[in-house]
Amino acid sequence: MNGSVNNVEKPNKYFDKKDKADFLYHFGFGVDTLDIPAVFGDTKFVCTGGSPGRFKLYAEWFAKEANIPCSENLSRSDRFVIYKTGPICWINHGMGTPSLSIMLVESFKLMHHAGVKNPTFIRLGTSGGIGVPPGTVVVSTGAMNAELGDTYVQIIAGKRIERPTQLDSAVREALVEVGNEKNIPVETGKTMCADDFYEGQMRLDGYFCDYEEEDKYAFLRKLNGLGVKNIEMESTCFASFTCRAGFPSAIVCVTLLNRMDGDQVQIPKEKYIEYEARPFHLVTAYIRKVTGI
Ligand code: R2B
Ligand code: URA
Repeated sequence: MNGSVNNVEKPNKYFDKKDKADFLYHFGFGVDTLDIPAVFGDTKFVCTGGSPGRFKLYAEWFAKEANIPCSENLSRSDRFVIYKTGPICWINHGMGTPSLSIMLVESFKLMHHAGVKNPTFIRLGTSGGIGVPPGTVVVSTGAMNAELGDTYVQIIAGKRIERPTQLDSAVREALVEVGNEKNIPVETGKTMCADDFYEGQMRLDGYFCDYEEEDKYAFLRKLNGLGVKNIEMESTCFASFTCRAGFPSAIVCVTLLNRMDGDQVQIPKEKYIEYEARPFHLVTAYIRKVTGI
């Protein structure tokens, strides 16, 4: 079910020709080299986020908590890792929309080849907060691009294409409810997707900086006024691709710092580990609630 999505597109007519054995290049396997329906056919959730190490850990934690086996890394390339724990796939997506877009397209093809009908995609990530304390888990209500529009901008054949960015309201509300039940500090709000970590997020600690400190604060205040609670680097692409495919999706990012207080991500290791685990605890509690695992 995906109540809030209304512009679903069919899969590409060219890739699924009977005579073509599709190869998922960045996953390192294809329909000819792996029995995709046998391995992925029962998938219900695809959990994704930037770091390969974190996603291996999340998969292992989930397997341990739910007392089910964790697969080996199913990826046959060194670009992405793929773990499976029962009906949940854990796939990292790297940093930024170009890397994420590759991972999503190959994941959608993977689900298609596996015969999976309506998987839910959830991004579990990190972000910089705006006006919220570090450690807050932001469940996004929408994704805003670097020009502050609610779209994902793609350049195709030399043309600028803007597509809507939509996330599933039912999944979001259920996640917030679980967060409240579990006493996880959860907020909802818009997420700004920047195209880089430094200038694109108006940091003062990059190598380059041709704006002033007051410009940074004016920008952050402007974002705050538009309802933005956090900044990361993948939300527009994630929200656009999942809604084009018709898959329910949610974005759950912990804030590592309050950008109103600084730019450097420099928090004690134990705090970092605690914060990074929060999206995992929230999302897995939700998944276990809806699947009964
Ligand atoms: C959040 O953290 C990463 C940058 O440090 C990026 O992938 C993102 O969206
Ligand atoms: N990830 C980002 O993209 N920005 C931050 O400030 C922290 C994490």
